[in-house]
Amino acid sequence: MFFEILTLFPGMFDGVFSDSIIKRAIDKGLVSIRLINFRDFTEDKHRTVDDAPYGGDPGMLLMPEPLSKAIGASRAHLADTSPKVVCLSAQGETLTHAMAESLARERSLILVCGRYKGMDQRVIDKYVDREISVGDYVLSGGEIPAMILVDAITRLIPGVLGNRESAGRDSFFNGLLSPPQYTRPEVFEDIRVPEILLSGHHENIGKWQKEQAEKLTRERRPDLWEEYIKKLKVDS
Ligand code: 4F9
Repeated sequence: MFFEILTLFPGMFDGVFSDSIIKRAIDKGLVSIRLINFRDFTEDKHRTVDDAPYGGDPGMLLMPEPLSKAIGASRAHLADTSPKVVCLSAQGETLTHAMAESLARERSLILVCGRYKGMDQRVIDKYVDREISVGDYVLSGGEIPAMILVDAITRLIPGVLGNRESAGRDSFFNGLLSPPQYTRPEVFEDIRVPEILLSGHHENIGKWQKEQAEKLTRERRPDLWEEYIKKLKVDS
């Protein structure tokens, strides 16, 4: 997967991409990440990227020209992989695991990180295929959401995770939250690991874990629970 990330703050990504699973995916040649500062696509002396919005609202907007030029350059760079352009913004559809799965099937993605009050709508209309939000809260820009998206997608690329950390049993893979989990010691601060997990009876353990996952999801995430029930009914 080729990621090209268009941002005013490329330095924010350094630590996130230079450790752990993303670093390993890059080292294995499964993922390639290029950071592009779209300020480099300005042509005035002050390298201006923002301007006041029409309509008189307070705050500043990203002006269209530097962004459209940067997107054009990335598109040309990735031309043989038909890149999708994704903008990270609070106006986007909320990221789900299913969306990450569908994006992981693309060959390349251009991620545009908004700043200030957002970007000129004409850039979105003309060049952006998909607007994605990572949740209903205001952030200072699209950089952290872009890191979240790269992480969620990279984990799903075949060969990135080893068997031991395989994505197959993660939370959400079956639409449920993960059940509670325990490691050694058997007793920690007077609390015992649930007896069933020590039984060695894999079928009963699986049943218990499923019950726990269902209980947790029902109590905590009625939205996920409703989807899960719907899917059970369709499948049966
Ligand atoms: C982007 C919030 C994606 C949530 C970008 C301010 C944002 C955001 N998900 N908020 N700029």
